[in-house]
Order: sequence, then C-alpha cells, then structure tokens
Amino acid sequence: MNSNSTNYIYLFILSFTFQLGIAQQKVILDTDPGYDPDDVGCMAMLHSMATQGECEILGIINSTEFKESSQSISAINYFYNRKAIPVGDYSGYEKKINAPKDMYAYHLAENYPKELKNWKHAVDGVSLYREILASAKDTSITIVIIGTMHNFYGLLKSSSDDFSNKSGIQLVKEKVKLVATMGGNFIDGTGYDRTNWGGADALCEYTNWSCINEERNAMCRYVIDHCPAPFMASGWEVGCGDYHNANYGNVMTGAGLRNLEDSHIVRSSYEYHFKYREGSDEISRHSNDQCALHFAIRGEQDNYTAYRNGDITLTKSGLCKWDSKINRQQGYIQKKKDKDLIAAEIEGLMMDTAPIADVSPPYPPKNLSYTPLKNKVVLKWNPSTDPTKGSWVVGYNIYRNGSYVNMALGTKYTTKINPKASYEVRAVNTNGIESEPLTIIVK
Ligand SMILES: [Ca+2]
Ligand SMILES: [Ca+2]
Repeated sequence: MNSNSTNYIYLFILSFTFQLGIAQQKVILDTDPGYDPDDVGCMAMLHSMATQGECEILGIINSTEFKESSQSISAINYFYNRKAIPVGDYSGYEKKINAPKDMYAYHLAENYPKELKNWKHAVDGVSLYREILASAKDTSITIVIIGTMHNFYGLLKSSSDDFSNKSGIQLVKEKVKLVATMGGNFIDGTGYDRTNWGGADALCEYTNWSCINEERNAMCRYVIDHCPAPFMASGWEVGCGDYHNANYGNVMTGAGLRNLEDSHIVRSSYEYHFKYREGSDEISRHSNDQCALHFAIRGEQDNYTAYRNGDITLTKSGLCKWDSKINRQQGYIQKKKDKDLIAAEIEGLMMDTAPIADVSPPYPPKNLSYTPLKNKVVLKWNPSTDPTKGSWVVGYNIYRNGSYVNMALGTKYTTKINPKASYEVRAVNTNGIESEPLTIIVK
C-alpha cells in the first residue's frame, strides 16, 4: 500500500471517528475497591478502552478506609503495563485500617506487583483532582465516581492552593465535562437509595448495608446540590436490578473470566472475592460500576436511555427524585437494550489481556519558564504527548540540580525558592518512561 492510500485511510478513519462523536475522553476514576469486585471489573474496562484509544486515564483515586485499596489500584495499573498512572487516596479518615484478609484488595496488595509500596505514598485525593483540573483545558475532564463521595466532596469544598487560586466549585465548573456516578435509584425517576449515596432508612429491613449512613448521605446531598458540572447517575437498578425486580434484572458479568489465565488480575480478584467472602464457586456479579463507566465513555449508544437536563434531589431519608422541569444539567440512565446484551459488551471489555508496555519515550514538554514569588518559584511549561496508541503523558518529573524532587500532574510546579537552582522537567508516560529534559536555571 503506498503512503497516499495509507493517508487516505487514516483520514477516513479519523473523520469516521469524529462523525460517530467518539472523542478521546480524559478520565479521573474515583473508586472504592474492597467490598465488591465490580470496581475491578470497571478498572479493567477502563484500561481496555484506553488500549483501544477511547480514553486516557489521568488518575485513579481510592475512597475507602482500607490501607490496601490504593495499593490494589496500583497493582491493577501495573498489570496493564501502566504503572505510572497517578494513584490518589482519601486522607480525611481519622485512621486508615487494614483490609480484612478475605478482601480482594488485600489479596492484590499482597500478591501482585505494584508501584505503590505504601498507601501513604499515594497522592492526596483532593489534591490529585485539583492539580489535574488546574492545568486542564476547559470542559475537558470526565470524572467517574464508583465509590463514595469523600474525595469529590472534598474537591467541591476546597479553596485556593498552590495548584490554583480557584475554589473547587470554580475548577469543576470550568474544567469538567461530565460527572458520571454509580448511585441513587431512579426507576420512573424516583426510588430509595441502596448504594454509595448513603442508603435509605426505608430499606433497612432489606439488608443492613442499605440502612442510612448519615455521613455519606450528607456528603452526597452536598455534591448533588452544589456540583456545577453536568451530573449523571447510573442507579442501583441499572447494573443490578434484583430490588423489587427493578428495571428488568441484573447485568451479570464475570463468569467469562474463567476463560482467562488463572493469574489474570481480574479473574483472580473475582475468584478471591467469591471464594473467601461469599463462599461460592460462581464468579458472576452485578455490573453497577461498569454501567456507570460504560455510559460515561461511550454515551448511551443503544445500551441506555439517558434522561438529561433535569434536577436531582436526595433527601435525608435516602429518597432520590428527578424533576424534568428544572434544568440543572442533572439526570440518570436506564437500560434500553436487554441486560444480557449489555453484559456481553461489558464482559468483553473486562477480559482484555495487558497491552504491550510503551517503552518509547513521550515528547518532551516545551516552553519552560518560571515566575518568582515571595518565597516560592512557579515553574510552568506547555503540555506534551506520547505518540504511542494506548499510552499518554501522566505527569512531569521535576529534578532540581540533578536530583528527583516530585512528579507534577499538571503543567505547573510550585516550590520554595532556591537561588541558582537548575530545574529539569521530563514528561512521563503511562509506563514511567521519561522524555528528554527541558532545563531552566532560576536566577
Ligand atoms: Ca464501587
Ligand atoms: Ca511512547
């Protein structure tokens, strides 16, 4: 094939992609790995869609109180040869505790290689959001929350810092395209919560974890009342419909993982969970978290019906309501296609093997400059990219006088003033490979 026809085919594919409206999404995933393996299924899907060029994963944040949860995220990133993806963790708990040994988060942290040697080395979750959003283009970021709201609530409550002089609300308003969340219950637009939104008193006799959790309910009500970006919920009834036979049943995934190698991290997580937590040989699970991500990246396609541009209310007792007459850019999805057809698509995405590690360096950043402040200096540069499909730039390593200092997640780094210091900035790809440096001497 000559290069003209190659170019022609490339342009054709490019225009076809744009016609379909499939743009590459820049995603921050906020997850709670531990109790339920659907978070692992969801991370597997995310990596798989990244390999196919549908999205870049800018960071993954844990919201649980378990020390092993952020490490389990790190192990999953490592498995998919993207060990340099920043991992965040919620630092607001009074204390972090060890995960019970029957949890897959414990299993992954113990038995799989990972970059994060200790949860304390994870980036603070709220800081991770703020640093990435501060340097992002307007309305460019998709946030997918499949855990609790601890980190995102913290972001909305946050104020000016070294990353940005803007409030968290302002950053979300400017930079975020969509907040997609697994949560709530919206059969016919209303229902009692039994998810991370804090549960509901009304369901307390049903299972004890659906009793109201006042902290989560209050956080979620704040988020719903104050989130200035489009906010879409994938409720309990979408991925898991066993509650009052809601919305045509469960989207069950996981059984197919048995076709993978024993050591595949997703298969192993599901098997561990079912063996030790449920005492079962079956490894099929509802797909609550996966449906939220599926919609966030691919849109409704023919899988879901999206009810947009309304207003969500969550009451203190856990009742979720949607009002189509007030447009606060909030809404929810319901299944459109048969549950088993959606499940097949999701499970297919959960079963990818790891892509080849990207060993070619990203392009170096450009236009490094600095601004001296009172006791500080702010380095700034232009963003760079990695040309390898399925890889991207996850951050920039900063060196001072030849020694590594830190990784910046945006295109700015603030540090205490150090006269005559020489700074190097190197772009870092998903596999941790650095670009050639860009150097400046602070006078
Ligand atoms: Ca979850
Ligand atoms: Ca590369």
